[in-house]
Amino acid sequence: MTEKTHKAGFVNIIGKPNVGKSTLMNVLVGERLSIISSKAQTTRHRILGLMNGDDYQIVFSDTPGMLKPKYELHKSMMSFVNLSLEDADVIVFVTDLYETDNEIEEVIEKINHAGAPVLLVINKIDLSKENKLEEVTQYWTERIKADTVIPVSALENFNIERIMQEILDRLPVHPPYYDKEELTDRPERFFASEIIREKIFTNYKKEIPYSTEVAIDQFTEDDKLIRIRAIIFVERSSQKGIIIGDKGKAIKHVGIQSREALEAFFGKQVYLETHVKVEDDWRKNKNKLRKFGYDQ
Ligand code: GDP
Ligand code: K
Ligand code: MG
Repeated sequence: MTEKTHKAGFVNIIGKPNVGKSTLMNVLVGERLSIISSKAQTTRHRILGLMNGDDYQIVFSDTPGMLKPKYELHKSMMSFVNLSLEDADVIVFVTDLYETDNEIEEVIEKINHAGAPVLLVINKIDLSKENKLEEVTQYWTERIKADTVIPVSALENFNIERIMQEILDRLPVHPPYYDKEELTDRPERFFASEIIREKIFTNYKKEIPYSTEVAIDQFTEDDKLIRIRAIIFVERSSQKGIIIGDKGKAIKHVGIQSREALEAFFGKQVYLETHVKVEDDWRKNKNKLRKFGYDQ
């Protein structure tokens, strides 16, 4: 490899909630960096995942789903999406067989004017019925100015190499942006809080996951063990009761699942302590959002 032929660039994954953006980023990067749930708006931040080859570095970013902002947290989430349109070398627009462009016409306008080549990825084709893919392809190609259309299944790892090839074909010649040993730009604490947040998304119903934020109060590591103390913030005391559950059963369950996932992620034994606290209406308050790391 010489510096003159090394390719590097920002590849930004965007699309509506729940189409499989985070699942796709994880299979592309080969690591479980981004949390996944069947609920919309699981991803709140922009998360970078690096894919390093001898002569290339792809900087993927997974983004929150595109939506019309309804409260301050949403505004912050959408600013991550807009930012990711500005610095993209390649845009991967993900949709599935069922989504339409309702509510996101403005963002689609921005994508079409962003200047970066757009790969239109149609995900979840494992669920495809006859003619559905054809119909969906036509629908989206009329709306998005795409370079190419790639039907995939992120869940079943189908046609993922094709995305890789299309990206590499369009990646600019550039030195690496990040250390080539790195996998992500995020600190370990961030992943610890995200993993716990994922378990909250998969264990609780309705408003609870959306009202919850996780902060890591302590993260210490020695040869054998990582000690993590997590504070689970909710918006009201009634929600605190639901998180804890009858005789503490619910929080215990989340704790066990989180610890197992943390151990798998860090490849080390984890001791996890969780506390639940009320932070009134944190989603609507700019200062509180800043405290939780939503600075945009
Ligand atoms: P995001 O909101 O766009 O980041 O979507 P997620 O990655 O969180 O996935 C949303 C849901 O779709 C989860 O339940 C995933 O397991 C599911 N999913 C993702 N990709 C596929 C796929 O290729 N096929 C099927 N059947 N489900 C998928
Ligand atoms: K989701
Ligand atoms: Mg996501």
